[in-house]
Amino acid sequence: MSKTIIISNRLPLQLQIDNKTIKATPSVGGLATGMKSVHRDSNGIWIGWTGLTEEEIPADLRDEVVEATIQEQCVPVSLTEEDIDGFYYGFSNRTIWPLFHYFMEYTEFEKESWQSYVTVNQKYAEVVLDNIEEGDTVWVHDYQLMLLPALIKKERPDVQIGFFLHIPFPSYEVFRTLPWREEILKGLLGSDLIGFHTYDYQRHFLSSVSRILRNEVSFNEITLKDRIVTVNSYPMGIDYNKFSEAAAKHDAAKNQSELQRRLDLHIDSTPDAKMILSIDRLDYSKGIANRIRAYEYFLEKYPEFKEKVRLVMLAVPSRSNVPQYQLLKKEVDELVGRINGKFASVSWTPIWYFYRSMPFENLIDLYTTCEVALLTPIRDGMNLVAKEYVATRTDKKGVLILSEMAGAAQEMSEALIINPNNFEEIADALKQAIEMPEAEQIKRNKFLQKRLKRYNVEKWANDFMTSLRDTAHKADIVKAI
Ligand code: GDG
Repeated sequence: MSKTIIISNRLPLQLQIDNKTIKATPSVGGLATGMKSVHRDSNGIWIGWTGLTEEEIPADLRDEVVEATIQEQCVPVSLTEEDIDGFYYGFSNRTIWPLFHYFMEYTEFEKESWQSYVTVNQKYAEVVLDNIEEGDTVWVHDYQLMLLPALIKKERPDVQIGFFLHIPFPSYEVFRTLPWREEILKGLLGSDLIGFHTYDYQRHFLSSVSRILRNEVSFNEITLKDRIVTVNSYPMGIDYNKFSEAAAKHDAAKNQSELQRRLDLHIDSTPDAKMILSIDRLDYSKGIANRIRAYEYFLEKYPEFKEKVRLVMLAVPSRSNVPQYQLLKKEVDELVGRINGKFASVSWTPIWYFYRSMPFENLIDLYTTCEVALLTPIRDGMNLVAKEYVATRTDKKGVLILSEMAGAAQEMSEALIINPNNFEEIADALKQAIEMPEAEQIKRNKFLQKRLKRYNVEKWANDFMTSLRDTAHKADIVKAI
């Protein structure tokens, strides 16, 4: 029986070494949820890294790791500390991530980390090839594994391969600076179908292929010597019902969350102040430092809102081994301290800042308690937080302010769309959001919710898989001609 093989850098599970035994619990992230139906159907498997390096797993527990992952229909790729340093913290997060998000000044071109990227992609390929059977379909995810499609295709030309990039694909002028640009493009072209969040990323990719590799490129097809590669956009959705149902339940139960406890205790005695929410991984692409500065500008431009608003900012620790992330943490800490010092009164703190990750229930609490969401990435492939915020507004009240640089902005035109570098625009959008009549909030959210509910994460995964199967038919027709 043919199956679907999903491959991503990390497996959708958490491994814990507990009392000399291994415990695997499934993780509940967006990708894991979206792929659930693809993964469970047709006895599919998921290949990826467990999150524990070879050095971290005691020799006598190695078989247990494999067994525990197999129980979740997963197959582990074994990586060393050196692999993670070079491939993950190195090439993936110091070269590709900044370059693809247009942070040229942060981009490092290191031969050693490139070599590690090649080695680790080969390690993934070995595990995939060991597990492929005739008729299987392969879906590779994201920027850490861009060489993998070609490595698989070379050995198994009979297998249909899909690739989805979760981050932006940059314009040709930026992409061309990469010393290994040809290798990356050729790696991706091992796929039969390549998917992006937006049409713009698709266009940038096609332009790079045509100018760097000189292949014949049309609107959404690339002609190779012996095959055609289809390229298309599939904007990723969320598990809409999970978020809206959790919000509805949360309202009913009136859970005592950290946020509400703090309000009830009158630690901050302006409980009626409007809450402005921001949630992101602490990443320079998310525009967190700019957002705080824009908020400062807003309080200066419209001082009548002092004590009437509060910025609730959740920054989730991320890639803290990479120096740029350490610098950003320092910058954000200082900015929050400076602005709170500058504007706070005895009864009001302008920014509530949490540097940690929170359990799902607390996330729902933040989403449902805050009247405004302010998301200002400098660049963002999609931004699922924007979609999740809207999904949790069960009474349809609440205003989303969203950067035009997020892929999500293309589907969410009813939000207040801003340029994250324009403080004037952000300050005015904040005023407009806080003063927006309820009827208008409801009208905007109604449209947004309808769209998000219809194009949810399951639909996204199924659309991609359907297109991937269609490429097999196309290949048969080309062969017949
Ligand atoms: C990449 C691309 C693209 C956040 N904090 C907590 C928490 N989260 C969850 C959110 C959301 C997810 O993490 C973040 O997703 P984003 O899309 O906003 O951002 P990235 O992590 O950068 O994801 C991005 C995405 O891939 C999908 O293709 O949209 O552009 O960069 O689901 O809810 N969850 C919990 N606690 C937290 O503290 N439980």
